[in-house]
Amino acid sequence: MAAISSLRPCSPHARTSKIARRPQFDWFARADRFESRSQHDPKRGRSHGPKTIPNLIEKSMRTTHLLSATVSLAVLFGAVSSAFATKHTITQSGLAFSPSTLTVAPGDTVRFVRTGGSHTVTSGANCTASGLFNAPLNATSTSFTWTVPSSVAGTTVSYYCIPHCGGGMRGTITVVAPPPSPDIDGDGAVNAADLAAVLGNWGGAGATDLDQDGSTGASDLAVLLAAWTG
Ligand SMILES: [Ca+2]
Ligand SMILES: [Ca+2]
Ligand SMILES: [Cu+2]
Repeated sequence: MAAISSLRPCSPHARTSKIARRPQFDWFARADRFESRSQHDPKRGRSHGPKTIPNLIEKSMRTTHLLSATVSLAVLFGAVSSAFATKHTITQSGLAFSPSTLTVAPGDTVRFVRTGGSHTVTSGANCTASGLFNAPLNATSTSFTWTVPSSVAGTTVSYYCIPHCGGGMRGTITVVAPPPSPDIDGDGAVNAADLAAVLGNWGGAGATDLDQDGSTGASDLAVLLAAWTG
């Protein structure tokens, strides 16, 4: 929400009060008086004001505001496109992983955090490595983050700790199937036809329920627009 609030337009009043709160920059105030005198001159409009230091500063401040608004928009769109990637944490607790069972989606991250001792996080069932991941959890490597690849969607990934697997230090991560594609009609483009499908099934379930929350609505529209190809 900070991103939205920073989108408000540049207010000249806010700038003035900001300057007023900095009395050590005396020349600012003097230059402002000079600027306001030039404004009263009908031959010299504000936009054609002299190249005084405050004018140049104001110009660069305007640019900065434009830049921050652009950055805020980019952050906003980035947030929309990554809104469904969840960060999970599994903590090593004694000779166990907690939680030992977890359900994730492709694209999510799972961070394994050590609390003490020397362990590993090794993919595989029955204490046999599968090769998907294998990382130490010890004093020098206290955490390991695994980004769930789409290749394991719809499967259960087992993992264990090499030195303590026999004692039951194991866990499973269930990876759900990927959400429906925003390309609802499967023609390779996300465009007006897919938008029509979403609007035509408003409130309904199925392929248009892109975020799989049970019904087709505004959040699915957001998913569609974020994937828009035209
Ligand atoms: Ca399509
Ligand atoms: Ca939905
Ligand atoms: Cu261990």
